[in-house]
Amino acid sequence: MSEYWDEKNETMPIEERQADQLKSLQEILKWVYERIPFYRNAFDEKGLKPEDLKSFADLTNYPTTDKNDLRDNYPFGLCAVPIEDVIRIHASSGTTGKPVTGPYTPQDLEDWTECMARNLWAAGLRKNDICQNAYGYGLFTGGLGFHQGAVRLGCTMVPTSAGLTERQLTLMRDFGTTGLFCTPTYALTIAERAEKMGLNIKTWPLKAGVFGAEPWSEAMRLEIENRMGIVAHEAYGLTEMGGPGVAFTCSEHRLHINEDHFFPEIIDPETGNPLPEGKQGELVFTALRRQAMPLVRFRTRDISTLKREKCACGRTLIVMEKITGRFDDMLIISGVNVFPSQVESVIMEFEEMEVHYLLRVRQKGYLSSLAVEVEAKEEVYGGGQEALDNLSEKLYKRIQQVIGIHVPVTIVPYNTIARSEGKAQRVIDEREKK
Ligand code: DLL
Repeated sequence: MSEYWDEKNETMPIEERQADQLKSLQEILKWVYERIPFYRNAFDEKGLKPEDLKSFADLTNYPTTDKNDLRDNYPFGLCAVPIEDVIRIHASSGTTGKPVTGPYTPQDLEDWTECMARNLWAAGLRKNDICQNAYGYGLFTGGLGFHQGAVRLGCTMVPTSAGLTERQLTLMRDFGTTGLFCTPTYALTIAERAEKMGLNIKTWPLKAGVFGAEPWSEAMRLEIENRMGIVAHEAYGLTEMGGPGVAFTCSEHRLHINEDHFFPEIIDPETGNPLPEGKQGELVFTALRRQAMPLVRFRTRDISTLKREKCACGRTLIVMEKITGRFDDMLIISGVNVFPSQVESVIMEFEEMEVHYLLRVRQKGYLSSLAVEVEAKEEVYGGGQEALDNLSEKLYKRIQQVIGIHVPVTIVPYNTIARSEGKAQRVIDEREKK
């Protein structure tokens, strides 16, 4: 059996792929120019026609799209087809109030399904696997996106949706689930509950997980693998690009972008200027094949790096580095840029700690300050105040050493911090309240 779901598109020689991408870019610019007034006006303002794109470098002349454009054109202003040609609409709540809409034509759903099939196949899942899908079903793209991909592979689907953790475990054991889909923080919640219930998932048939929808460190991946006895794979995507299926991990744990569907760029988030491969910046995508809502140069706010490198898995699809966070989540503390994922990485260096933590941002005069609350393992917490004081002092020093700022650490009792069933909320911003 092939290692690839779609060998031709996953392993195509780079020159051939780039020729296809250029053609798709030209077609999609024409598609949006002719059908969406927002893009026609934006291109006209810059004196650009779709046919002015002759090379990849020319793409940087075209305007970017961001969340505000989606909000201003809510709900269907950026839709390129009449609504009767749309057969599904997903949405994400967004942070700005109005939801982000994601409409699909039949062809869009077909392409999405294929992208997800690649993801799940690369995770080693096959027709004889029993897949439990604990992403939320509904408007969120995680539920149905994974569902469709697994059905395409012919897997046995168990659509549990998120939550009801004890029932997840009962079904997992009774059905002999081999593949689990959910957010990484929910995977940890499930692992922890199993331990509490005296269930040893490691002895169960579960062998693979496909996790995503929120940033998670490499250390957290290893933690999940250890606690569940599985291989943890990843999915990356966003509602604006149709949901998960934008990038997926291979056997080498490299995140490959489905480049035949999504054209990636990295830009400087401040200036908007393009950055070369290998430099970290903001990920930008142009949807190459979507019909209903193909966004051009959509600014994701996600931080990553693109790498064109030969991967041992044989795929020629470009590699993106694990997302370290979103620019929107970046905190500026005493003039230092801090991402929650950096604090997570330090916490995970300590065996005594759980990966359950909360960052509180407060106002101190004109400056923002940060404090961390983190759970210690149950047996550690029971070890007495002196030991806890020593531990918080060690963690405090390590954060100072690695990140360069003073962050008071409070060790809280086990199970004080709310467990996540979907995307975990790590930061509580208390500044507005002052
Ligand atoms: O989270 C789609 C998805 C569902 C992806 C299931 C993977 C698995 P949204 O709700 O629109 O869509 O949120 C998109 O989530 O811009 C990232 O900031 C973040 N995100 C998604 N996948 C990852 C990942 C879905 N693997 C936003 N690593 C994106 C880090 C991720 N962040």
